[in-house]
Amino acid sequence: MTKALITGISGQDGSYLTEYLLELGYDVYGIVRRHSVAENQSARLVDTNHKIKTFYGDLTDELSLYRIVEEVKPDEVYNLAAMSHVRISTDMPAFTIKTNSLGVLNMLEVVRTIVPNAKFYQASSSEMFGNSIEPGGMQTLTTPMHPVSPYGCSKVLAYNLVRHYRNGFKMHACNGILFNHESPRRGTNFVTNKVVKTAVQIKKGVVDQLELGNMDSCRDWGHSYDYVRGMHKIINHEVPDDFIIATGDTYSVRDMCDHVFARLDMDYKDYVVQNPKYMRPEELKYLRGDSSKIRKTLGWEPTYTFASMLDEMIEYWMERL
Ligand code: F7E
Repeated sequence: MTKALITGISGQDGSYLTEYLLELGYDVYGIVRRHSVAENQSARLVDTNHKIKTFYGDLTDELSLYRIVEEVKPDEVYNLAAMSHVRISTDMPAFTIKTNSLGVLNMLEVVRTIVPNAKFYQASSSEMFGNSIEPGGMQTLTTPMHPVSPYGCSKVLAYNLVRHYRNGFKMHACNGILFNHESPRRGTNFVTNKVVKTAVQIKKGVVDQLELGNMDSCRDWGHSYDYVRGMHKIINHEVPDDFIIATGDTYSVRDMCDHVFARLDMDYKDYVVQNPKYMRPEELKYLRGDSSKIRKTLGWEPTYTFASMLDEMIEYWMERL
């Protein structure tokens, strides 16, 4: 059986990827960080925990990575662990860079030393582009990377390390440059799940307003379920390479609020207030990804639309709250 090792297995993407790889018959191993509330470590893995093996470890702790990779000897490594919140990366810039850049270097070195023929997937991000936009209004694989956050900077370094290990050491190392991707499992401090959860709380009379930052920024939002399938296609392409995964559609935070509140028979203008606390020192204003390469080369297509993804999230919170 093919053995996959997933860093960040307890996150949104890690949990969807685990389910998908188990369906495909993989042996799945994962690295989790110790959490003071033990239940939070595996909250997204309740249905799969008995079918996988997890280890305590951290990308910044090379010894833990050596021990785990030595024991598992994985065929495929999916590096999904990161400090993934862009605004919080401005509060913790050094931690962000240690984890998201040096952590990737640690993982690449450990894989190169112990299982040099293993395939390596790196969770790269559209945040690497910053405010670069091509004349056609999209970001492509050749769009210059001018990141506007410690998070974006950290991901650019990791992206380049992966390319260097591929070219210099002939490793099967690839980057998936993923645009925003959401689901009911998304952390509620990211804007989609924050808006949906709070709108449902307003509908149910639990709270009376929603505080947001910049409502005019635009994002290309897809669904994590679709994007982890793209990760598996990328890592298993015969030639290690870099791909963008995106829907090609863009909406503003305001459009998203409009959709979510309207579905709940409310007008977002009656409930949303701006709080400077949620503003960023430098905002990334507009993302719309060109994913033509993965569609043509690997036959990837999304199954969710912006509306069906948000509707699933609304249904989840309506049932849960
Ligand atoms: O913000 C605006 C905010 O935090 C989206 C991560 O997965 O995708 C994600 O990064 C937009 C931004 O995601 C609030 O200013 C307004 O313009 O949901 P987000 P993100 O920063 O785009 C990329 C691809 C990644 O790689 C990252 O890991 O929404 N916004 N008001 C707000 N955002 C938040 N979080 N909270 C607000 O109250």
